Amino acid sequence: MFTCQTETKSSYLSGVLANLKAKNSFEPEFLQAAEEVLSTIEPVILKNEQEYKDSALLERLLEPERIISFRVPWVDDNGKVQVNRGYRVQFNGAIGPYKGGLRFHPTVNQSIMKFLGFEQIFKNALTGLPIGGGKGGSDFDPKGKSDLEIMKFCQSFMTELQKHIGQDTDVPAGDIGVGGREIGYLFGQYRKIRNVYEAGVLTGKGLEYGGSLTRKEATGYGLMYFMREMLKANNIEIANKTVIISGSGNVAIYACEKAQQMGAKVVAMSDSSGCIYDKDGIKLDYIKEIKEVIRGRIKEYLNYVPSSLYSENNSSIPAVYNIVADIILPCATQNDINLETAKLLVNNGAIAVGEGANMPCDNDAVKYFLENNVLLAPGKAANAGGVATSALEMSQNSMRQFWSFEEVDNKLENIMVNIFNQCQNASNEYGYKNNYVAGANIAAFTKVSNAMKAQGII
Ligand code: NDP
Ligand code: 2IT
Repeated sequence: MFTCQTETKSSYLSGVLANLKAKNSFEPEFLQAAEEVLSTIEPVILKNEQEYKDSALLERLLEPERIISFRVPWVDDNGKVQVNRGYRVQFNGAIGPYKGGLRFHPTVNQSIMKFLGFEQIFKNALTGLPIGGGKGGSDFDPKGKSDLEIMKFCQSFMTELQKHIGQDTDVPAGDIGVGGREIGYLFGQYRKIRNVYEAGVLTGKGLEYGGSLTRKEATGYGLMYFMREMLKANNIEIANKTVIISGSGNVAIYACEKAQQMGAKVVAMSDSSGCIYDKDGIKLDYIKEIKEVIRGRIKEYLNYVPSSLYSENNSSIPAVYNIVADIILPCATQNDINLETAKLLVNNGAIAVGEGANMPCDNDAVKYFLENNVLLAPGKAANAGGVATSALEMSQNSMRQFWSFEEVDNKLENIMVNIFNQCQNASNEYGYKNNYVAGANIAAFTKVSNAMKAQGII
């Protein structure tokens, strides 16, 4: 699909893909993520096809080491018993303990958990730190729930999850719907049940009990460090560029903050209901107040800045993408940008897209951007700063140390520069010019597959 060849030359690869589709036909998001990776690593496979085939390396890579699915019962504020479904997908532990976030959102299902866990394997490999790939979550909807309901849900969720995790086994963190508040409740329940102060079992913790400075900012800041490197390699400056951001959660807010620090002008942000447009530039303090403090809707920005405009999402193209900008940062959820939206963005003169979210561009959109010379920073590389800083949090927990904001931020910046260089070098080496999607997949696959080969058939 994104290969330099027009057709698949590896019969092993095409056989694996056909089998994967047949076996996982009810998991469209997982198939999408797997297809994107498989379609770009063919030149690596062709170098040593027989060895990959004989060891069934791809078949093993595509099958999670373990999937745990469990019942999460809890009692709501009206005394009614609610039942949700919880998951943890422990996808690949070849280079370290399983590591990846927890997502609480009503759309969560096994396909979404598997796509996120699969992406996480490669993302974590790119960080250069010793972490394997995993993901978890629940179809629980945190919207409109009281603090007490959130706590009771988190406690019930952890009562089961604690059997399967540990600082050297599997280390969850946040994702959509899981931030500092939820991590606190989850950590408290783990500590109570296990009777151990195992700070490294979760990341994204509060600063008072083992968290790391810069973790909150890390994914958004990291995204902008990656964008700066990618644009610099193509002789483009970020300063004075216009930016639109899809989403207004953790990743979106800190991508906005760093983009503004770099001199860019962010004119729009959104949530699942719609978007606000502020032609003078978003006043981020108001967004933080709305989203981090009162947990409100983005529309409330109008109360703070009456001259701004609000558009409701009411067509197949999310409203935020109607706003003309140079740089597009999808930081909300998967498949936010399809081919129709990609065409609009290209038509509006977009020069670069940075995936703060996981898989926000569908495969047709990715292909269209690449064909139209839009620089595309793939999520598994560009948003790796969050998990990388989680690994730095684990290091501080093991060493019983607490690093300064500057120290963690400098490490994060170096990691992101290094990730960009890996993407660029791999894309050049295999003849994919400016195709950082292929570069990220090849660099990460090479590392993970070498680790798997070394550990035998397991
Ligand atoms: P948050 O829960 O903090 O924010 C999510 C944002 O995305 C909200 O603005 C939310 O709007 C919007 N959103 C969620 N689902 C949808 C949907 N179906 N349609 C439209 N908008 C939606 O999550 P994060 O900021 O942590 O995560 C955002 C993305 O970044 C996700 O793809 C996540 O996997 C990825 N990511 C997160 C990392 C992290 O460290 N947190 C690290 C790397 C990637 P609303 O409130 O209306 O639902
Ligand atoms: O998608 C992701 O990389 C995250 N949600 C962060 C995972 C982590 O372990 O910090």
